[in-house]
Amino acid sequence: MSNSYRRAIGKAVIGAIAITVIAVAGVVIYLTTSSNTGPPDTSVCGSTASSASQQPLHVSIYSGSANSANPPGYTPDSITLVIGVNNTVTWTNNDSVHHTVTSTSAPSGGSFNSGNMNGGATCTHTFTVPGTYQYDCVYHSWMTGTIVVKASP
Ligand SMILES: [Cu+2]
Repeated sequence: MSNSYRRAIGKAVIGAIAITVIAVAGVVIYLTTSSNTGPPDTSVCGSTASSASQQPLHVSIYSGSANSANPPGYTPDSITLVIGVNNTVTWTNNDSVHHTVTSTSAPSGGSFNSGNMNGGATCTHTFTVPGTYQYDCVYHSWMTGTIVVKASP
């Protein structure tokens, strides 16, 4: 076998290894970005963090809410809050697919958005602007909720 032939084989082997490494890396990236099985991510739905002095109200994104036969996707889907009393809400995605909590109608300065919530993720928001809020899931238009925020008594 000539030296140049050996070098050609060596380059081919290195090329094959490089392609394999790139392919494996691609699969790993795909799995880590598309999977629902990772640890839940916790996000804040907007600019105001949760208040430590209150127990948050809980709203569940229930299993099956991604199916249009199962509206409204959030339970309870309608809640009333009072600023300074119970104005912190935590949503938990108890479904196995991605959802969001995104305001579609809010008083000025009150809009909020969870961003993508994987299965198991929670999102906590403290409401500081009185008014009536409507929200939905950006992926599933039949998922809707209403929040009425009343001023501090
Ligand atoms: Cu959804």
